[in-house]
Amino acid sequence: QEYTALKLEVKEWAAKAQSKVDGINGKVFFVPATLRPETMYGQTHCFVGPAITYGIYEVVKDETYFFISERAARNMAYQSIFPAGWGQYKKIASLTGADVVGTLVHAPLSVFNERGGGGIRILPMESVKASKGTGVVTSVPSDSPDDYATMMDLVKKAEYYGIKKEWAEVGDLLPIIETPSYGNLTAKFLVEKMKISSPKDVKQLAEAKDLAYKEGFYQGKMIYGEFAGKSVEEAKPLVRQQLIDSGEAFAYAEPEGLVVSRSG
Ligand code: ZZB
Repeated sequence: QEYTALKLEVKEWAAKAQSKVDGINGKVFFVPATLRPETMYGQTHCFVGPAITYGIYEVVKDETYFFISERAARNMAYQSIFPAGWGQYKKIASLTGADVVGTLVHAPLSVFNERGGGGIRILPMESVKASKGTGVVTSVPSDSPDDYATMMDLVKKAEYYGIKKEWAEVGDLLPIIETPSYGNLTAKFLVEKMKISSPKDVKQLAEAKDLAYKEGFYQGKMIYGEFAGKSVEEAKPLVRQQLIDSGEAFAYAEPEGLVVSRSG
């Protein structure tokens, strides 16, 4: 699986995380892995698994650090992503997802940074898998049914999740991609049409995701951003390359076999 790993710079740590990051000089980035770089304009949140243990790993001392799962750090160490030697990586802090909920990060290309006072919030998502990607997931509720269902649940049960309601509530979603069957907010359309009422409706969400991927890729047309007017198929590699060229993203490959053997 070839992902685009995106760099979301921390602007303000959540109170619970502060004591654990006190000694760090330089920039820390949350690094979600995505298959949909062309949707990055619509990132509203970034999700972590509250019970997952993450690390902050050194990329360049006193300059750059990544917040990712241990498993992702190990994989990255074999892809020349850390300048240290082959297979080498250095963890400088250990935190749970719950520790970082509420942290404000700047998401490349997202229009929601402005609405959120310079960034988007890190929020909890129960279905984040530690065994996939980086364990960090960027949320695009306009185009990802899982993200839409999770966001609605976070708004509805903010107190239960221990978050501020206004962190989850972001106002009108941004239409990015138009498709003939599902309009310009594919995820919202599918979640409502399939009567998905909770992030726990996993079977229906898997089906909705499948439909959203296929329709978006084969029929989708960009209606926002620099590549508006182009098909999703054309725009996807262009947005990806733009993010890589600007230093806001990098390629991250996941060895398929390892994903299967380490999950569960
Ligand atoms: C932004 C995005 C926008 C995504 C979208 C999807 C969609 P897949 O589809 O199962 O092969 N993801 C990444 N890592 C994890 C994880 N550890 N746990 C749970 N979810 C994860 O996996 C790739 C997608 O699953 C990624 O692409 C990420 O969400 C999520 F509009 O990033 B995506 C129709 C989907 N649309």
